[in-house]
Amino acid sequence: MVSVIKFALYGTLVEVQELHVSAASLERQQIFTKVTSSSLGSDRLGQAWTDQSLAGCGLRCKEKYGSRCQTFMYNSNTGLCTPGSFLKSGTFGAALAPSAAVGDLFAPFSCDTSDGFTHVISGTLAACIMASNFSLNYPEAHALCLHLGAHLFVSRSMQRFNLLPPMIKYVIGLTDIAEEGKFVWQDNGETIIESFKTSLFNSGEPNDIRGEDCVNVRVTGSNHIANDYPCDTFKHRFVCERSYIRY
Ligand SMILES: [Ca+2]
Ligand SMILES: [Ca+2]
Repeated sequence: MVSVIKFALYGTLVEVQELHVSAASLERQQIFTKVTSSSLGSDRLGQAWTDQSLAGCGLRCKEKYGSRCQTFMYNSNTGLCTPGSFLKSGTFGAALAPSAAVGDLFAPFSCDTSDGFTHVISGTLAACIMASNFSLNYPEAHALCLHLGAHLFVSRSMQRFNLLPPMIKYVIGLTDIAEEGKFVWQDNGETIIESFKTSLFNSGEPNDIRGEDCVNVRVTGSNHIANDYPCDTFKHRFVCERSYIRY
């Protein structure tokens, strides 16, 4: 069953389709798979509960949290089910990490396209993204991606920007809001590598000339050019990205 949810976000009407799936179809589609990497985790969305099956845990996580449920932990011995947000790499603080108590971490093995996201491939790279056709300022775009269980697109290589539609300027998940001059990726808070920062930004950028803490990138074939700009006053198109595991 597909229902359309409309909500107003900072005055912009956003339409989101949410797919309601049965436990049986979850089993059939094998929507979630076990994450075996020890360097991946996710933030906890809320209280754990007890569930009879892995599929039931995934289903109730989707029921309770909609698109925000992107991962979950399931302990097959105790039935403990803990809802989680999108996958992150690095260190997690209060994140879900596989353990004897909470069980294994599960995440989507493919792109859930029920609410406007698309599976995109470029060479050996793949991602689950939603590229907007309208513009928002940074706080609005950031909030909308989070609402959809996603984050603003991040790319630690020039090649990965080729996953985005070309010749369009997008705001990405990279800011120096917390500390001037220190640009960090929004998916895990890592600081951008200096050599990549140098090649990504246009010459003379980032310059913070008008109090500029957000970053847009114009995707232009092999030469993607970034600029820092004022987060609140400028509006750009944006790309939300969700957890995606590729076999
Ligand atoms: Ca700045
Ligand atoms: Ca600038």
